[in-house]
Amino acid sequence: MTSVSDKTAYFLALEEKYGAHNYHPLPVVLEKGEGVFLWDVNGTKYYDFLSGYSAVNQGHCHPRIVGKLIEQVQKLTLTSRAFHNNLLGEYEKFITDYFGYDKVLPMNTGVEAGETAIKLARRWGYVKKGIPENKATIIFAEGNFWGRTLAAISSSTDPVSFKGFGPFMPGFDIVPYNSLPALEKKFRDQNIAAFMVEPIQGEAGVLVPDEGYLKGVRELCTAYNVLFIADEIQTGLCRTGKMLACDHENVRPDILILGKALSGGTIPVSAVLADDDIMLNINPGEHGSTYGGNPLGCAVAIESLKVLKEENMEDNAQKMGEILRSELNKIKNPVLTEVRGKGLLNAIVIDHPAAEAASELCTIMMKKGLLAKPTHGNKIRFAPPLVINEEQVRECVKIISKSLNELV
Ligand code: PXG
Repeated sequence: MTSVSDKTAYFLALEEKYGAHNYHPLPVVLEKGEGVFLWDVNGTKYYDFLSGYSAVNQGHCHPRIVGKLIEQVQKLTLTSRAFHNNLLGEYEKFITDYFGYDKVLPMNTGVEAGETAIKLARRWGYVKKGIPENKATIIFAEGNFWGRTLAAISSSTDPVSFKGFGPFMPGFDIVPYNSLPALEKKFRDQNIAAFMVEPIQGEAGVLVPDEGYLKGVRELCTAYNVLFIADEIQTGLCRTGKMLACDHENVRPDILILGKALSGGTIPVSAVLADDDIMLNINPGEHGSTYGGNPLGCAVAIESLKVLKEENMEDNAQKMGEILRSELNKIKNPVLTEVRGKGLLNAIVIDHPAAEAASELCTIMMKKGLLAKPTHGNKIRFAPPLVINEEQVRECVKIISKSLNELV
């Protein structure tokens, strides 16, 4: 019989030999998920404190989402946009009502939604704002992360993302995150079409801006006739304790981009929402995607959004997030220097002489039954599925605390 560790080693070796080496995962091979839990190929159970980078907000294999997926997959999966399908219009009505926009443009991955938003903003800039042809500029915040395409890395300030992949997309500019004066200075240029920003920067290490920042962004965008694009791909869909992170400051972006949990972690579904003034500047043939708006994605997205509301995930994320941060703050360990976040999008900051300490801590936690991943060196994100309950949060904090004690 194959021993437990041999089984894991077998799958690791396959990936090492046949897969591109573009990731460095924890050495755990998962084969099953349910709610807040994951199981590896040896049958070991773990708490998931990453949630597929916030794609699995509704919990792994949510029965309602999976049920809808199975029902639709047996009926019709893809028509392309060459023809109509009976779910696209229903979905478009549902999601625009849900978020209060005139129109939606359906795509698949998050980065495609980002690209779409930028195309929409450039087009709006030319048609509505009167920016001279090819002069539109999109501003991004320092530390932004919105994916891996050439446009996404062209706006990146992280050399690991962009170095060695040039030449880069022109027409992009960078402003410090969380600085309204810096943004206002940029906005004086008449050729700015949009400011694209994460309400909380996820990949940068869960950077929560000062209260009032999003309101200030909204005011500046309105005053200077610049579109406010909110990248809520990671922060949206109840993750931060509100349906959208922008809801914490009651601001409405001009373009809202969603992805990840829009399908509860089942298939890639993303969306760009905007009003007619912006959306109707794109005409047939000018943008799209083979899978965007496919009936399977539409059915799954409707159910994923219903589950968020009907199972009150906003409230649970808010409450469990408060308990999580307050319990983490009680841990007396000099290595743990900061706990931050909103709702269930959180991070801890580790101060330890060893460069690999955060990674080491994740390995210790893994051995104790909790899966998390470092981001940017010394930070570890804690973002469990939003179905986690209080008892589970408390148990997880015990695991984290014990793991910190073992970090030498
Ligand atoms: N916007 C934000 C804020 C994100 O965090 C994207 C856009 C892009 O989504 P897609 O679906 O295209 O990956 C993200 C992605 C990774 C990785 O492995 C991606 C994310 C987080 C961590 C790792 O590329 N977020």
